[in-house]
Amino acid sequence: MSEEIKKNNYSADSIQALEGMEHVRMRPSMYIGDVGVRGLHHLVYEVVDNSIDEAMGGHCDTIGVAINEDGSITVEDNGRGIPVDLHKKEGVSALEVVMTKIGAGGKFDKDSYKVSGGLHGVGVSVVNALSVHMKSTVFREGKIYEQEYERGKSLYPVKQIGETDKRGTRQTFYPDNTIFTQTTEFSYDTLSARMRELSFLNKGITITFTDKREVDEKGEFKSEVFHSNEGLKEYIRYLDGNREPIITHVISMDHDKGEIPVEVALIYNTSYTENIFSYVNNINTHEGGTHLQGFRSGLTRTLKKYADASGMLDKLKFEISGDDFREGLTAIISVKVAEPQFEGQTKTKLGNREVVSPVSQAVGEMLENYLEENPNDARVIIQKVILAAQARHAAKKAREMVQRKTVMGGGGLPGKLSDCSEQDPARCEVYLVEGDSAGGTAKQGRDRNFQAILPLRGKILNVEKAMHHKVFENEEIRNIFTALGVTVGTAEDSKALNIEKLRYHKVIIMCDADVDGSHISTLILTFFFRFMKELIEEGHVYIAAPPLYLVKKGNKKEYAWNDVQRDQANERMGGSANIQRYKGLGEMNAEQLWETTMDPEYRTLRQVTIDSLAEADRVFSMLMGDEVPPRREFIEKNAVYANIDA
Ligand code: 0RA
Repeated sequence: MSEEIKKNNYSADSIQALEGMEHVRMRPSMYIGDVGVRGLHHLVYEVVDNSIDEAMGGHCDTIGVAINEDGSITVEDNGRGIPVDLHKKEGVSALEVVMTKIGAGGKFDKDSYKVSGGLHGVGVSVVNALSVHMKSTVFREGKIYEQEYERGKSLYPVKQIGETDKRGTRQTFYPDNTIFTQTTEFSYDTLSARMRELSFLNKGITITFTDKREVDEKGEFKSEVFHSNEGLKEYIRYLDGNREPIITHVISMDHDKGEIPVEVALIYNTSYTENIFSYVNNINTHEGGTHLQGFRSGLTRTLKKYADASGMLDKLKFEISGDDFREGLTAIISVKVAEPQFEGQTKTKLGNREVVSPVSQAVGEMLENYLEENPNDARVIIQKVILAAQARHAAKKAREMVQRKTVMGGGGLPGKLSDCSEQDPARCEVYLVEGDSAGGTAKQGRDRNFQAILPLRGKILNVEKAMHHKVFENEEIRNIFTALGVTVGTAEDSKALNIEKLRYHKVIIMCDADVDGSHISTLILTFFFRFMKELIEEGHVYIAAPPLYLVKKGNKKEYAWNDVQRDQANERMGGSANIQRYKGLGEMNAEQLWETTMDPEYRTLRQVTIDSLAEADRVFSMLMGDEVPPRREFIEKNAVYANIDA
């Protein structure tokens, strides 16, 4: 090949690479999912993933993550440092290739296959492309190197800026506010929860997380250090900290030798809920997949075999189903797959068939050993399974009652529901309102064309502590089901939801803005979380935000949702305004309720989202469980509303 052609090829390549980076900026959602809050936080995960990879390869043990004073993010590790030598094909440093070429990440290190990335393993160059400014600092072989970028383009070749005895890589980036138009503000809680999760999923690594945007009374930054020696075993204890175990130990295993590294930990508790969290390459696979399938089959097969042999099932008149083995179970499965195939609506369902059998076998072996060595625990588990089977039969009957009533009774809408006239669910809203009196006000204040009102009487059932058939027998809960038009449970799947029948695309919880009100909101949310999770996942659940104050002077009036707004309104009216604090929805008249809380033009609704299912589960079990101190602490910390990332 002549020098001429080679040159042309080279520049053709670099044009393609440029287009790659440009493409990321043109279609960011293709790379990071969305450009909202979630996508913004993905940037951090992407950079941290690279350091986790370095740690998993055994080259580093400490990762620092910081939100800086100016809102940018710094991720630093004590690994080998990204190589800075000339990349022969590209004609620039390896660092520059990693930072500015799409899909270049990690490819030149054949020893370690990239497993931590998986879903968002798109490469740090994507973060670079979506940042107004980024700086890489590499500490390697005694020297410090640096390179900076603007919207993915390098500002100068890698330069040496000093000497050091440190090793590692430091990345600092400022997200581009022309891409992340909604917000570029990082959430402490979201990042902290993810760092905690990562430390459980990758035992032995220390992750420090610091928020430098504010200092506390002592003049110190908010900071946490996450480190787990026991990994998933500790994760289970963390998740189930507010539940009562029925067996003595967390059952766990860690097979990291085989083709497919598998880690599993589980415990049984006194609750009636099944909580299985599954991960592939550190990514929470919300939709499950083949690893979950393997786990379930291993669990059912092994427990069934043990139960059959024990003779404890001899007097049982009906079959035990797979569900029965998972009542009161909290489990985590984490697998590492070299080339994961993600399927499903949110691309969080593992498709690789080859994963089923190794997971099933590993789980079987682990359980067999435990049951053998802990016969008392084994008996307790089987007894729980039998109770679950009996309760399932009772629940099925109760559920069929609800469904029969829905189908009969002329459409079967609950008498307390004031329905709207619009028929298209996409345009309809239903307000679930605390108490009959506030329900009455809402009914007067609403726009009856598209807003329906369902008053709920006082405290609704705490589903966290109730057996399933009690839940379906509860009148308020049956009213919610029938009003929404949704039923739960089919012959194949007792938890399946026919969400396509949903009669209102906005389900709005409206409670008093006080402690009782937030308790009731939490009860309702717990119910949705446990029995209609898809409703939350698909963004149908909202919390209304009634104002806390009415500020009035002469014929001027303003509403305020917090103390700052109250004081500002007062000032605007020249001070000494009359300030009324709303103690509940009941103190507002229909017009005020409409103006502040129901009028789509003016109201603020907070959409309920689930960032991390595991964390949401832990918070719900804590808020609704028996232990009072952690609940009080949480409610105090989250003063105005004890909301779940709403
Ligand atoms: C490939 C090769 C080498 C280091 C890395 C990747 C590396 C990448 C990242 C990303 C964040 N932190 C990192 N640390 C290291 C170097 C191989 C060698 O030195 O032999």
